[in-house]
Amino acid sequence: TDPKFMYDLLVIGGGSGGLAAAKEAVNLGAKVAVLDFVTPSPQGTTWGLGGTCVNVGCIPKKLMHQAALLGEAVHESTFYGWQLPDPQTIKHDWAALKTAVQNHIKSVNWVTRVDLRTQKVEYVNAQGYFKDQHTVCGKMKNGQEKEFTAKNILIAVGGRPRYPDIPGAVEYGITSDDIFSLEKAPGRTLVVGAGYIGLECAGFLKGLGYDVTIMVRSIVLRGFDQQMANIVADEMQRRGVNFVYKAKPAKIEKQPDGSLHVHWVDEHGKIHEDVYDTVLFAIGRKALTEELKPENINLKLVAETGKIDAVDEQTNIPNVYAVGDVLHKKPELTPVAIHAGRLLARRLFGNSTQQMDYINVATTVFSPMEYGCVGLSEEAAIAIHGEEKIEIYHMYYKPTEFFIPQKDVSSCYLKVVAFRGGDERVLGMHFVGPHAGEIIQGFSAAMKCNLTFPKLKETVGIHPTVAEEFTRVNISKRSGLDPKPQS
Ligand code: FAD
Ligand code: NA7
Repeated sequence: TDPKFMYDLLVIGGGSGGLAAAKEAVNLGAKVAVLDFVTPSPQGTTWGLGGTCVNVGCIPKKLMHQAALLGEAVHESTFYGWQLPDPQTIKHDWAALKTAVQNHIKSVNWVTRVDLRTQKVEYVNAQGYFKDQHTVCGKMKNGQEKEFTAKNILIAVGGRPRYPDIPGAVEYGITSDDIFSLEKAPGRTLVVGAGYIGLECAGFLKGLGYDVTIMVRSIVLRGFDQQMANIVADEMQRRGVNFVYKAKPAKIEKQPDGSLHVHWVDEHGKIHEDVYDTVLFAIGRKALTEELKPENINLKLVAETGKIDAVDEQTNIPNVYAVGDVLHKKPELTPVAIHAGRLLARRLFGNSTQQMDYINVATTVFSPMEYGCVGLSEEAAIAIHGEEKIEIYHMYYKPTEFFIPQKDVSSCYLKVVAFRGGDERVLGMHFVGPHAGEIIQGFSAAMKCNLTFPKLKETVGIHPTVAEEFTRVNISKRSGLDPKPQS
């Protein structure tokens, strides 16, 4: 340890990336402190240590998605002989779910804290900002400030949901920061925004029995393969989610009975009005970089987004690094933040030279019918390599377990994007269907090992699974043959 500084590494932000880096650094012998602080949401929601994923992201989202899937399974089970009292009387208890989810989160907060203590990572509940490039001021809840000096500083502050600039949005709207701990059942809900968070929230709310409308400004799931995105949206529509396209909210007013009166504008500029119990904004997230007082160290931010355009996780200040959601144009995913944080710690304290590979990171949209993907979308592959060089293989399939309850198979579709010539390297894999996340994970490992289309075809499937459908795909879009199953 450099005697000039209190720590070898000071981490600002105790979320996925920050904690992973801190623990790895300590394991490599560094002296480390983590500052973590949660500013309450405009609705007053706050939470404990661990960051977005644990408290208001992946974990509560997956649990509520699971609650919705179970509801679906309960109804299907009657087709398999389960005798239910009267399927019509089956109701969901929001408060029970909310409590179960929050209890799990609290237990994770506790384990995280104990883990840091045993690993000798110093944790301080304070909001950090830069004083100079080796000094961070930590502002505690009681307003007191404490200075921390460190040789290296890691910014891992993540982001928070944005609100639109319309009357009533901040006062009456909620975001993903509030939904998972909402005291009262959400009721009739308007979800504004059709990114993955909007679709996932709308999906589980519909699955739990609420009336849900999604207001889409332009397209669904910008950045994802658009054919797959539309399959996901169409499936949600079939399940009863209302989609309003090319529309934006203009004003929200609270009515005497507590309901929310929403004025919204369609693509022709016409104003419409509707009443909801809950309005949830999922219009993107804002990096928490301004609060760091970046001007004090001349830390460069990307003007439009406030994010950090780091090179190999290093900012323009040589001893100041960044990982996770604050990074410009990097996937905003927990495992990405964790991996980058760990590798950075190894480079700083473990003589490693290994860099984070942000390419071909798999991801899944946990919509009612999940969408998992890895690598290039069809449109990105064509834009990069040209239509002539790309072959798109696709097929619809029928999961075995869908037959008995006669579930709709119209969204069970998959696609492989590959080079047309040479070794026919696989560039992208896309899957809509049950357990898409579980299925895509293994294929992403195969792609990491340079999977080619012939190798995929040589792979023997596991029958009867939905994952095996990837080994059966044979029809190219170019051939014009019908990708629907023939049986
Ligand atoms: P965070 O986990 O956000 O941690 C940052 C921490 O720093 C927070 O605790 C914050 O309060 C704190 N902080 C901020 N500023 C300061 C400061 N100045 N001083 C001290 N502390 C500060 N990813 C997936 O991989 N899979 C999913 O299924 C998934 N689902 C998601 C669902 C939702 C609803 C949301 C919102 C996100 C989801 N994500 C998912 C994304 C994932 O949560 C993030 O990519 C991940 O948490 C980013 O980690 P991070 O370390 O960059 O930041
Ligand atoms: P995303 O993926 O950025 O999606 C935001 C969605 O909200 C998207 O459909 C936007 O439409 C829409 N949007 C954005 N601004 C507005 C306003 N002002 N009014 C109405 N609709 C709007 O955000 P998420 O919250 O789903 O995800 C957060 C991050 O996690 C995201 O950045 C991912 O990378 C990971 P658009 O397509 O821009 O017309």
